[in-house]
Amino acid sequence: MRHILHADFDAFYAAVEQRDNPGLRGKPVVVGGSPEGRGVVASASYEVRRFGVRSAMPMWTALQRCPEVIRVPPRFDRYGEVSRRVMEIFRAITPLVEPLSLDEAYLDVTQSVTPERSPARIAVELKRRVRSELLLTISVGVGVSKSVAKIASDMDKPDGLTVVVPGSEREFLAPLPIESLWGIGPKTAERLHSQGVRSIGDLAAKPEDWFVTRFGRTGPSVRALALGQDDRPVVVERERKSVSAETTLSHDTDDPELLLELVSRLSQRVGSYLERDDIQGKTVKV
Ligand code: DCP
Ligand code: MG
Ligand code: MG
Repeated sequence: MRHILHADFDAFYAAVEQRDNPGLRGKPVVVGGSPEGRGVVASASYEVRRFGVRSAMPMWTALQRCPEVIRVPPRFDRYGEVSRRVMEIFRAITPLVEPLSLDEAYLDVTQSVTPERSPARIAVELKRRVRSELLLTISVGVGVSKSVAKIASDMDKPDGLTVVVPGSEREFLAPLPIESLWGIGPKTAERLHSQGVRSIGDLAAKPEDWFVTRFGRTGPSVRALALGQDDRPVVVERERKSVSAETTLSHDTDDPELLLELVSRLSQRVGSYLERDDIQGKTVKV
């Protein structure tokens, strides 16, 4: 049996800005581009979430929902630096750390567990270290699998700690909405809702062949996740699968000349990344 922690910063970009600028603490802060430039909210402080402001929302919608919102432009270098430091703290607990993004990672702590040091104890230590060394809060989920640990870390945000006791996975998952499961996006969720399947428990109650009919090849793995079964290991080094570049225009356009120019500029950027790392690709997507 494995013991896995999933740790994720609370309101990452916004929290870093609030930490670095005490004037922003306790205030409705969003990090993102300007409303005039069609910016979107990258991160919303918990104070502004009460107004219904969320990540990926257009900045002007955020302004409408909370006129007193304070917008801060992103400082990606700063977030990268904080991310490197938190990963170091994670690696001081266990070498088995798999970062998922700048602000979150899986930790396999199986080897660190002793009768005196339970996985929950390790999670408490981890939260304490991040708080004292970085002055930031993380939420942590503890479970025997990646999928359960990740869902658990989201249950009690901010500054949360949710422990799923081994053997209680099905019980833990049953009341949760199907959208919490990896691989169930908004479209699939809507389709399943119309068939009366809303909770993971509803899903888990379906027979094996139902999954194959609904999901095809991925049916068995969706079923396994719904039943709380997931034996994917924590992978320290992941092979990079793609290289990309992107941009956002200030106005919608279908001008072929402009688009061609853009594709050319972005592909040059991708080309320079490939050259820098001396790697090649075999599939190109626009
Ligand atoms: N991010 C982004 N655009 C999104 C989602 C996220 O730029 N649509 C960036 C900003 C976030 C960071 O990634 O701060 C981490 O993403 P999370 O989903 O973990 O969101 P937060 O950490 O902001 O909030 P939460 O407390 O819900 O984890
Ligand atoms: Mg986060
Ligand atoms: Mg995250």
